Amino acid sequence: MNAIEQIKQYVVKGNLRALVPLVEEQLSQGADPSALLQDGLLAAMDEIADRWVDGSIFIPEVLVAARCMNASMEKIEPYLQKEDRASRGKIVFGTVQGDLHDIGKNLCILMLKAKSFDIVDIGVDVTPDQFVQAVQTHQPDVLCMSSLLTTSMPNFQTTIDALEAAGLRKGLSIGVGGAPVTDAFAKQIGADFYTPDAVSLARYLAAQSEAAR
Ligand code: B12
Repeated sequence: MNAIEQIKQYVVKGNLRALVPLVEEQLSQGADPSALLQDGLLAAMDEIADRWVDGSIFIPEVLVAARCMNASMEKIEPYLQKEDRASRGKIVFGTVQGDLHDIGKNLCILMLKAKSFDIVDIGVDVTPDQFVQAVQTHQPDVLCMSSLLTTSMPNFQTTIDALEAAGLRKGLSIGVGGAPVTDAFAKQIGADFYTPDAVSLARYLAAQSEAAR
């Protein structure tokens, strides 16, 4: 079994102790961090999702796999090729109220940092008021919100409404995403953009910031 396949298996099995040293070893030996992410970690998460749906694993196993993902992403971050340039802008990023999923948000943040954006990560289960406060405090160019649950998706709208009521909507570009989100949904709730994944998000915002210069 090659190292990437081994990394995938360690995530699926939730073997954090073996996983992190292997990720570190691979990175220090010059392995491609994007390949570790795509073919190791994300492939493992796909398998976890399938196994959860077919009932062969339960929430505790998914939680352990999530811990493996986040710990590995932390190790990969310093190795992702960073552009040698000034900041492209400031982004506040959070998961909406009611939703605790953070792997997708963390992956988006990883890719955005590699594209030289300054990120303020405000975490998960963020209430509309907390989004408003974060925008007031940090004055970002972009606000990104994530939701993986259909039940928490209405909180995109609630948050956008709260920002409007606080007089903070004008001049702020708002992006929404997460597995159940679509372009049509983003338009319907008055968000400015949607992209399906972390790579397309980083590319989209980098292009927007170039166009604004
Ligand atoms: C891991 C996981 C968990 C973990 C989360 C751990 C963690 N730290 O994140 C745990 C075990 C805690 C969990 C709990 C629950 N989960 Co869950 N979970 C998943 C699972 C298996 C994987 C999600 C994931 O990390 N994917 C990998 C990442 C990389 O992908 P992603 O999140 O989609 O993000 C990418 C894009 O969407 C995009 N993106 C994300 N955010 C943003 C933001 C912007 C602005 C943009 C542009 C793009 C973008 O870029 C990302 C990177 O490419 C999914 C299954 C699935 N198919 O998605 C279920 C899933 C999301 N969970 C589900 C459910 C039902 C739950 C629970 C309600 C279960 C329960 N009965 O308790 C709870 C809810 C807890 C809560 N209040 O949030 C359902 C949701 C169904 C629905 N339609 O709402 C799913 C789809 C499983 C299923 N098929 O039933 N879960």
